[in-house]
Amino acid sequence: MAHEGLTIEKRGDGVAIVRMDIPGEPMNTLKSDFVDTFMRVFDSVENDPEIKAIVFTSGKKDSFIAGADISMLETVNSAEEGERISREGHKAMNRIESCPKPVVAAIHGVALGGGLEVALACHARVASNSNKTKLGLPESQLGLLPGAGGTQRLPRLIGVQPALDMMLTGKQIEAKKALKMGLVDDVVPPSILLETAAEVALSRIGRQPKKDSFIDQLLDKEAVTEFALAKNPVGRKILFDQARKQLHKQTRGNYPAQDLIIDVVKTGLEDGFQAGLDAEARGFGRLLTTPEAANLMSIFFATTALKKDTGVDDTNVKPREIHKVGMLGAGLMGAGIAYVTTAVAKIPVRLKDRDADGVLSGLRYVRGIIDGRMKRKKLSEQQANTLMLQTTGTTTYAGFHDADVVVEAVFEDLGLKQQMVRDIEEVGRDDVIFASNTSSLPITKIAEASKHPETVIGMHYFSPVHKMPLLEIIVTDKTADWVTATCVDLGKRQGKHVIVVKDGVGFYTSRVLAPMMNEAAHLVAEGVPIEKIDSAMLNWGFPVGPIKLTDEVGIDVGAKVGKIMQGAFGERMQPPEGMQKLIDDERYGRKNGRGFYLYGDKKKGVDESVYEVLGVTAANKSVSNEEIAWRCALQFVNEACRCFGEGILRSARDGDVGAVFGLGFPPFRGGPFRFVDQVGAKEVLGRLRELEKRLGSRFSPAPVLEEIARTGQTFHGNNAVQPGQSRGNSAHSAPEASV
Ligand code: 3H9
Repeated sequence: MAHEGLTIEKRGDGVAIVRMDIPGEPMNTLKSDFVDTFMRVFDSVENDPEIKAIVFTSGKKDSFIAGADISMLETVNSAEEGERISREGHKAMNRIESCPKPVVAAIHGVALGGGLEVALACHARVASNSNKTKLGLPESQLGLLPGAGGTQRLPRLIGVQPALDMMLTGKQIEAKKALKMGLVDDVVPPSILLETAAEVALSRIGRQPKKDSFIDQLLDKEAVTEFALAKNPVGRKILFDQARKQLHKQTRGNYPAQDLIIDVVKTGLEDGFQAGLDAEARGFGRLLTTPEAANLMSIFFATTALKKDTGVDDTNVKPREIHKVGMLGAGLMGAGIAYVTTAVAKIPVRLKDRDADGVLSGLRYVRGIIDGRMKRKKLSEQQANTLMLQTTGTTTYAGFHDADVVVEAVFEDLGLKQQMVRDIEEVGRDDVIFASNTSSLPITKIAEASKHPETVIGMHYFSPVHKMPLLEIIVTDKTADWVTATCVDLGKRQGKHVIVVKDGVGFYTSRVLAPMMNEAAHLVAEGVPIEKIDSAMLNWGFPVGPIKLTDEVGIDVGAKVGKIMQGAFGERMQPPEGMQKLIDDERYGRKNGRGFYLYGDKKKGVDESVYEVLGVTAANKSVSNEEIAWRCALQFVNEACRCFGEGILRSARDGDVGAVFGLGFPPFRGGPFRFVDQVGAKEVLGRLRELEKRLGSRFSPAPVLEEIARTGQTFHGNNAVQPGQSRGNSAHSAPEASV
């Protein structure tokens, strides 16, 4: 029997396998018509006397259900409509739960959002032990809350604290851990998943939770002792107050979904399951129309689209296969790249450094990450040892002759990098790709040393490589498309979101970050207290304040990059006077324990002596938090717009992804281009003009902003402006920066 996307297979033992398999879709999602389908199917299995128990599973090879269809949610434009969708979801889930015959979910692959909510509504859950099986309620990452009963069923099943943790972070839980948490009832190999689920279903005949007494039934379970505790008003207050305090430390009130999740769970505990569902539906509707949800959903679509982007416009160009990667430099970056290449991309690496100590410390770094995963039980000892064998060390070029790609991560010295290009061309294959992990040197300059400049490219990773999700690939005018496509493919296999940008000083990411950090330095020079600047930017949504970040990156490094930027872009990147005094005072930041902040055993906080070094005599209290935030953020956004106008970026989408995943631009603002679209180009332009008048030409608006403010175009959407067409007079010269 078949309904749209759901089939019923009746077996001889009285078990019906209800299989979800939406035709023509890569994954099952819950679409607008899913409720009707679910209702019909469950009516039909309930009324069929031959069916005694039901197993609900997926017909997709490696996924269960990926949640509600986000494209459908994106089109909702009223809170009422959102609330209606959630209430419909409740209807479907209640239908499953109230089925008098046992319903057991057999889960293989992702069960996320509405997908997990379907499983939670079933009477028991069996999961496969595959590493593809992941369970989670990631709605908050989309600016939403679980809207199909998840906020009520999850806390009752696994306890309030772990449920809040899952919902507030959106984390995905592997099967083994899910079993420990009580989220699933059994974990078995995929080959016996259906059979086990069928056995569980048959064993449950006659002991069904009665309709309408869900909470009482669950309260009898050991797993919910904590829930029972949470019924005590004092315990409950502590629990929720703590959760909210913890949350605000991280979100600073910028993520309304997380706040509402806490409210809705609390309502369910205080006023009962149905009141909880009502609050959930209202909250879901409310959140669905917030700008935060729109922006966070846009990030989902941007990253999904990037997964399919080869990095070049010619769709005929395919990436070449990579069997081996050569890595030059075994420092933190080199070793980090070696790790993601072997452990994530599953490609062996030959790791070279100048001397044995260098190689050893690189290998130790890789081992450290692997050991960490072993401790967290993500790898067995044997898997860890096998993985370690995939990175071999050397102090010579032995073993580089058959590398398909060589990535260099040595000192930022142009001569050294050019020498490496020559060395690799000497020892390597004719078509070996030479990729530089430089964060500041023009790739065009490095390529000048090459006999095959079409094989030279930039692969700019972020530190720590195994944690940072972005890879910025830099192409010169000469880089061949197959080289770009091959490196993009490598980056994706390493688990990265990959954007491709044109060569130019600072590429995209370093170029947009520099003026924001420079603006923060201007504010310090004006006497604005350092903690006030950092706090204003944390409140705006950045994960680290710009002054703290300067300390982390290194004040000396910042000064060096600043000089390069100023050389290329002139006045607008000029640092305030006095910054050199910090270097003269040997303040290099966290690395030598002397910077804007105190380090070591000393008390944390700002090192007040820094003001004296800078010649700042009195605190300037006249600059508001709002002005700090606008000044710093606009420097970032305006420079991003220049990159767009000059064609450094291929699209606004790439600019948003690069800013969010590489630089911590607040995800709920969607990236600099979504930000402009949302605030309005006219408003952004107006603010820049006002600041330009007051503070000088570093706030001169990017030509593309003037253009779209005039034409009414946007960066995204149907009336979007195209990249690379608004150089105006702001274009920097070819990447000639001297370093
Ligand atoms: C929710 O559930 C609300 C409920 O609580 C309330 C209901 C009332 N929607 O990423 P991939 C598509 S909110 C639409 O390349 P991967 C994706 O676009 C939802 N499309 O694969 C792509 O399509 P195409 C909560 C979706 O293996 C294809 O599937 N759920 C959805 O790298 C392959 O995707 C989430 O937030 C969706 N929900 O990653 C999960 N999911 O090829 C969102 C997938 O045509 N999804 N697609 O472009 C993900 O995080 C990843 O897609 C996933 C797979 C981890 C599942």
